[in-house]
Amino acid sequence: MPAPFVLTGLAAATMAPDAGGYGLIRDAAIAVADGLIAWVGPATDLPAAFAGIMQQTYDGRLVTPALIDCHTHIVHGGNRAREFEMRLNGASYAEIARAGGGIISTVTATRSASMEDLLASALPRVDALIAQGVGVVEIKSGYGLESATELRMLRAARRLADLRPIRVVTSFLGAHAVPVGMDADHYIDTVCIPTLAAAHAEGLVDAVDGFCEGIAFDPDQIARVFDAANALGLPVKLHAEQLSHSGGTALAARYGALSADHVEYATAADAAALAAAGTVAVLLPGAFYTIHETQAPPVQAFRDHRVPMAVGTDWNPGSSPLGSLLLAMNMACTLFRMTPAEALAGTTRHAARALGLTDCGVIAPGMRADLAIWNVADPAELSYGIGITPLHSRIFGGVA
Ligand code: DI6
Ligand code: FE
Repeated sequence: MPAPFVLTGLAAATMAPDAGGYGLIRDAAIAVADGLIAWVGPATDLPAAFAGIMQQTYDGRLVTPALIDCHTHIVHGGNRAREFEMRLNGASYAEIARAGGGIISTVTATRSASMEDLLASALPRVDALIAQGVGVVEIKSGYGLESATELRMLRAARRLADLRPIRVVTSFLGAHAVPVGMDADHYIDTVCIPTLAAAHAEGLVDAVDGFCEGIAFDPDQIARVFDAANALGLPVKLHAEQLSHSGGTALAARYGALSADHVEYATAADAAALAAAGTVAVLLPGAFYTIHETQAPPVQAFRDHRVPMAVGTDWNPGSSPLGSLLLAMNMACTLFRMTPAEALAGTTRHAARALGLTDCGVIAPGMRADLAIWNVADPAELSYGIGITPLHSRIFGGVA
C-alpha cells in the first residue's frame, strides 16, 4: 500500500446524497489512506493528523468519484459496421437479417472468437473507458446463447480486471436472444438456466440480466430465469420496455431488481413500482439515438416518484456502438432532458447502486479512493462538452 497522501487545490463534487446536487466543496482536501478515502472536507478544516503528510495539489481542478459504466456489452466478437453501411445504403432490416446480420451475426462472431480474441478486442474498449475516468465497468454475457461461449465471455470479462486497473462487475445475460431454430421456452429451461448454474459455480456471475421484449423473452420466461437467480442468491436486473411496453419493469420491481434498463416505454405506474422496490432506472441514450427511437423514458415520472436514475453507454456492436460515457451523459441531458447534476449522479452514485455496490460512487470517508480529476472548473462541463475528454488523471484504489 502506498503511503497516505492528501489531495488539495480541488473543487470536489462529492455526490454525497444528503448534500444535494453535486455535493460541491469549493476548496476541498481529500485524505487517502490504505486505498480508501480517510477524510474529505474544506481544506481549512483538514484535521491536524493529516496536515503533515504528503500533499498533491491540483490548481483548482474538479474531482469527482471515478465514473461507473453500469451497462455494457464490451466483450463480443466482430462488429456490425457493414450492417450499418448496408442500412444507410437502403437495405431493409429483413434484407440485413437474411444476409446474416443483426444480433445473430454477433453471436456467430462471438462463438468463433477465442478467449484471446475476446480479450484483444475488449482491451481497447476498457482502455477507452479508463481514459475517461471510469473506475468500474459492468460487462454482460449474452452473445453466446450456448454454454461454452457464455462462460468464455464471462471469463474474459473477469480477466480484464487482472489486465487493467479497473473493477469489472459481470452480468449473466443468457436470456438475451432466442438462438436460431430453437424454441424460446426450451432454450430458457435447457440451456440458459443450466448455464447460469455452471457460471455461478465458477464464480463468474455478479448479477443476472435478461431482455424482456416481443423480439426476445416474455415476462414468464424471464421470471423462470429470475427464480433460478434467486435460488442461487444472485441479484437480478432487466432490459425492460426498450422497444415496447412488455411488462418488464413491473416484473423487475416484483423481484426487487437492482435495475430496470432502457425503460423508454415505462409508465408512471411503472415508475411507482420501481420506487417502491428501490430499483434504479438505467437510461441508455446511445441505443435511443442509434435506433432512432422517438419515445423518451419518463424522466419526470422517475423524478416525481424519486426513482434513482443511472446513465450507461450500453456499449454493444448493434444498437449502441458508443464508447464514451461522457457522451452518454451529454445525450442524457440533450435527448432526455436530464440535468447535468442528474447525469453525473447517474454515472457515479446511482450507477453504483444499479450494480449493488456500496463502496464507491461518492467521495466520503470509508469509500474506495477511486477518483477522477478533470481539467474543468464546473461539474456541468462534464455533460456540456460533446466529444471532449477533459480528464486530467485518475486515482484507482488509492493509486494514481
Ligand atoms: N438491447 C439492446 O439494445 C442490445 N441488447 C438488448 O437487449 C442490442 C444488442 C445488439 O444489437 O447486439
Ligand atoms: Fe444492453
